[in-house]
Amino acid sequence: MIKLYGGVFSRAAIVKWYLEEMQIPYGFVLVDLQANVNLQPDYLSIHPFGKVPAIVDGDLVLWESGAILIYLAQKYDKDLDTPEKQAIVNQWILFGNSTLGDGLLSAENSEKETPRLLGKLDSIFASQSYLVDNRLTAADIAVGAVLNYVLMIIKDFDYSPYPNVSAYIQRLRDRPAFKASMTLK
Ligand SMILES: N[C@@H](CCC(=O)N[C@@H](CS)C(=O)NCC(=O)O)C(=O)O
Repeated sequence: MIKLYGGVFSRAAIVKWYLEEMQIPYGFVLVDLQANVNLQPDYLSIHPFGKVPAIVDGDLVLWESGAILIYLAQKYDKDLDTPEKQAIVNQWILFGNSTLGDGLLSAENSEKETPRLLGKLDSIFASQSYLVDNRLTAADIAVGAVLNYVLMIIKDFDYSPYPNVSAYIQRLRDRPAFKASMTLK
């Protein structure tokens, strides 16, 4: 069974959300970041930089939330049955973990990047409920997690100019797997 290593309120929640969505059996190993357990030799043998999340799946040890999502999607999403379909999902995962997160949260760039990024996402969600194939994929986990995370970091962040993005976030929040992984309680 997959072991997921994570901390309280950490990016491990993103991986947990996908595991729950896909109903993949897993065990959660809580790494106490406050007590620096992530910097102890036992954990550094799993993640050399002492970060969470990481997973162990048989002989595979893997870290970086985006790499883990890509791996899980490749292994468990049976509809991603061509390299091209997988590549499109990967593209969105990398977009979420880099371009989108950096753009919305960067002190220097967010003013310029926010309308550019959210404006385009808003027009995409005007005609579709999810990013790829109109069904939830790992792409939505990565992008949705960032959109949700922004609200946790910037409490008064205003999504109201982007009603389709707001509706998308709500659609994701209504999912039982989201509630089981991404909420603070
Ligand atoms: N890009 C990495 C970020 C990993 C990361 O920074 N994790 C934080 C928790 S959200 C962490 O481990 N912090 C503890 C530390 O840096 O000591 C990913 O998405 O997996």
